[in-house]
Amino acid sequence: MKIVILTHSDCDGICAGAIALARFPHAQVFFTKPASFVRDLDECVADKIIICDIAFNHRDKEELMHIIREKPSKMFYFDHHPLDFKVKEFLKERMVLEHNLEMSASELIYRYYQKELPDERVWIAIYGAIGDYCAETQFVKDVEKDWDIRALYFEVSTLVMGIKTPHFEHYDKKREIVRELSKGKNPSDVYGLVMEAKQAVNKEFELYEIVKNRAEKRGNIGIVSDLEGFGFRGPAALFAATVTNSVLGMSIYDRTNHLDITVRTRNYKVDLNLLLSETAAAVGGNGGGHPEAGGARIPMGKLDDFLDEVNKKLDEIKK
Ligand SMILES: [Mn+2]
Repeated sequence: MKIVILTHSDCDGICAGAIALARFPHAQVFFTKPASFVRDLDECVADKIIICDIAFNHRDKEELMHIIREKPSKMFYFDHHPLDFKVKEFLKERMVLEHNLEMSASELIYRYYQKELPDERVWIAIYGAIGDYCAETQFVKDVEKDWDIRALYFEVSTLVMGIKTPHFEHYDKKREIVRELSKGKNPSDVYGLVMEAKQAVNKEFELYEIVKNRAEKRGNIGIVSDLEGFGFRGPAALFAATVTNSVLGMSIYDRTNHLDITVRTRNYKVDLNLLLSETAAAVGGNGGGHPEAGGARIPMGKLDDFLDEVNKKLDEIKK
């Protein structure tokens, strides 16, 4: 039987993929992302397809449903990104769907296959959960009591930071991590990953210094524009908020025909997914993500309008 695992290439996706591979060691692992998910799924030929940690663009939903209708493969979908009601109902009828906004994809898939896996594989679920800021669930809290939490955090940091460097950017290198984790190894066992993580940490502290010098405050928002390199957008956005003492931080990149904006908040009462989907749409762009980490694509020339919209909403929330 041919089994394909289709997963996201961030920490949670790698861990969810590793749990799937631990359960089905002969499966093939491929990485995908929201922008190419529909095409990648379409090209996927297998008896069983396990999809982990992938959101899809809402404008692709009709095409996605069409592809799923035509596909003879048995499908499993483990995800925690917002899903519209109609699509969720459709997916439920045609595949095994484990969807929950409250927990990481790694936790969802681990709990699904738990009985068929060695007990120690729960570490991978914990790494994915912490890596995706989803460690507040009862399940994670319970598991954390069973292990030395400091050692687990060392491993998470090794994975989260290590995959930020160009050396581990390539999908083949990430596949190697998935394979090692699935066999019961830890991130720090992956050759070179600890060293790369250290490099990434150094770069992040350098980034903080740069953001400190360049960030500007616009109302409730700290912004930093066109930083060199594209890999540290989340921390850049967060530091922009920190150094300007703002609720929200944005890291803005000029992508020729639109602006690509990464957003983080220091106030967890703000739901970035909701805020960004509304404000981006108001200026003809699109946005969203998770409650505490999001992004937006805005047409050129609309930045001031967008910042005004976001500031207006933040003022309302503050009241
Ligand atoms: Mn995730």
